[in-house]
Amino acid sequence: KDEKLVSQYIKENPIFFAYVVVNVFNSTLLRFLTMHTVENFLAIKPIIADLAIIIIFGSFCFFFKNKGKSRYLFILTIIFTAVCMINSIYYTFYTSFASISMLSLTQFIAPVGDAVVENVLQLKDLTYIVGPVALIIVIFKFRNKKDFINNKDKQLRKKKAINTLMTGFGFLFVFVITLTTLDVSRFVKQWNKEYVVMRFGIYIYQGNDLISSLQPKINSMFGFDKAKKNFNDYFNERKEIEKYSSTNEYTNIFEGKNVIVLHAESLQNVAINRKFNGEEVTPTFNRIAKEGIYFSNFYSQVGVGTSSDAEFTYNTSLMPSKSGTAFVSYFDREFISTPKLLKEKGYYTFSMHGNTADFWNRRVMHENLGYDRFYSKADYEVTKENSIGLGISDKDFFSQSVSKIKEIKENNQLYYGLMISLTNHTPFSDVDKYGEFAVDIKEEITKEDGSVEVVSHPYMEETKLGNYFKSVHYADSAFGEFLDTMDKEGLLDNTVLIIYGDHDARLPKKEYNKLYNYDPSLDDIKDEDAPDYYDFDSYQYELNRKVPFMIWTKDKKFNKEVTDVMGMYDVMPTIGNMLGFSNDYALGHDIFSIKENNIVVFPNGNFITNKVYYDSQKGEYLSLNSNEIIDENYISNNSKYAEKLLDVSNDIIVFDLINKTKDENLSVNKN
Ligand code: GP9
Ligand code: MN
Repeated sequence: KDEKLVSQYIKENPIFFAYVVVNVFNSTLLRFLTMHTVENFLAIKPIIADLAIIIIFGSFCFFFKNKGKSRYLFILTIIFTAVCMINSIYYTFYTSFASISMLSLTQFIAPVGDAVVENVLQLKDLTYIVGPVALIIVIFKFRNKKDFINNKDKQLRKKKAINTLMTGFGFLFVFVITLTTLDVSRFVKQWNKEYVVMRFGIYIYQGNDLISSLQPKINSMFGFDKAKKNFNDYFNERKEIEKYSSTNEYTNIFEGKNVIVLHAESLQNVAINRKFNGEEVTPTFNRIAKEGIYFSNFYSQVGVGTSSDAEFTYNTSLMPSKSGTAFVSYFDREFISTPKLLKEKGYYTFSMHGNTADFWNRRVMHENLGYDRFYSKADYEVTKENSIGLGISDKDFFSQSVSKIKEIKENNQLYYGLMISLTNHTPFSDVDKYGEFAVDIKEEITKEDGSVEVVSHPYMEETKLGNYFKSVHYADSAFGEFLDTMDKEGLLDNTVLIIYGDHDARLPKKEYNKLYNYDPSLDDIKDEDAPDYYDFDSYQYELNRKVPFMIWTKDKKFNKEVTDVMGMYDVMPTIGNMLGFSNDYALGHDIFSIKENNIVVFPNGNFITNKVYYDSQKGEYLSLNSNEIIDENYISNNSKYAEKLLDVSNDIIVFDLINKTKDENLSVNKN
């Protein structure tokens, strides 16, 4: 019966039906011609999503009569087809989907513009035109048919419009209830464009892109003057109040040295100097920490932008943006960054990462931040065999990178390179590929007859945190191998090594409870009343999110540990002092000047000093030195400081204040 209804509907509404078919076809064709994965070929969700959008938009055609209706559907089809075609061309060029926000980057249009004429416009990109052509044919064929006569009845048309609209919403409902939390989170974050298109279809992708491209524009439309004033006041006041010495024993110690930076994915301090059955989880990092300068009380300050936020703060000494992410939403703003300042000192700057260049919009942002060259997935040989988790394994990434660095060395006097690792990424489930590393507790039991038996208590085996340690152990050995090859090639001479964990492993609290409160004899967590029970509360969880930061050279052994609290935004001022550059608009401090007075602000308004961890949501704090009495003013002054810092940081990003105040500040400096 349903079938009959459908076929009758088609007979009565051939033009509308053709409109739906043509546009679903085009968007499906786009997906098939771009992403060649089985998952994509079998995907039903994007088709339902496309149907919903096409029907909802199309339903308004019934408010028009005859020609108007056909015209409306045809215009929609032209728009939808244009979306498909532009994305098809864009994909050929960038292996990614187009974003309206990119239009503000003229550099984007230029190469595409030239290339379109030469070789980018391929035959496959023209196939979409078949859609509108087919629609025109249908319109002409049925222009005098029953379909049109019926539509003279206004009431009937209204009813049709509403029914069609409801059908569209029906599809939308079916689509929405099949969404997973991962789908939603990727939809919101947006940079993983392929994923979004594969789940949501091209039309929803582009609509979402349109709305979120407008967001930064809207944010920066109001309040510029106030933001500019706050910005100037803030830095003037800071200069007056903060009288930390601009030089110290580390000033310029690394001038003229090459720099290699490791952005260590999800490397959390909890793994450093930890042993299982006498085996170190991270022998390489432990050695580097011991010989170099190890900042053992260091925090990442990321928001929703995780890896990209870590990179952003590391490079600019600014905090992540309050809405969206700096890398995805504010890639067209100007920032003062470490690579840019080193370029002024004659450095060649590069970055390396084995994942696709568009991940976190790095292709665009690395150029903005001043990296001369970004080596990404396309520059590496990536196969199924050499991949773990998200992509190319760290071991393969590093070993393929060495020859590239060698070449860079041959062509450049001085260089600065950032290497972003990948394997140690959540969910740490590719355990088979990490290599052997036991995270149990082995116990030797001497029996009555004198023989010794080894008993294993599972401890962290088969837990998320246990798998994490195995993964970190792999990452450590990959980096260890890298250092060995680099050394053999002479690439560690006259070179400074900087290592930071980009953020914590993002594992739930109960995992740590097992780590700290495991009783092998029970093979369970200790009783809360047990005398040595460690109350791993939400404060401990936050403190435990520390990541390692270390600086090392082959030539000079520092053997130094810095225990003053430090954040990612302090890196730029600290290494700047060592390498001989400075950024007047850094929000962090050189840790060797500010020392015990430092404060680390988190994007949610929490902060930590050597004395307290403050929770801004609860308005409560934990005193870090048990007997110390904290003055209430200390808390309120510091939380005001934190709020102001977050505001100024966000204003710099949203209102592009570095760029917009450049000329004025130059003239002020001259006076
Ligand atoms: C991917 C990587 C991970 O390229 O840098 O990003 P994350 O998920 O950690 O933000
Ligand atoms: Mn990361």
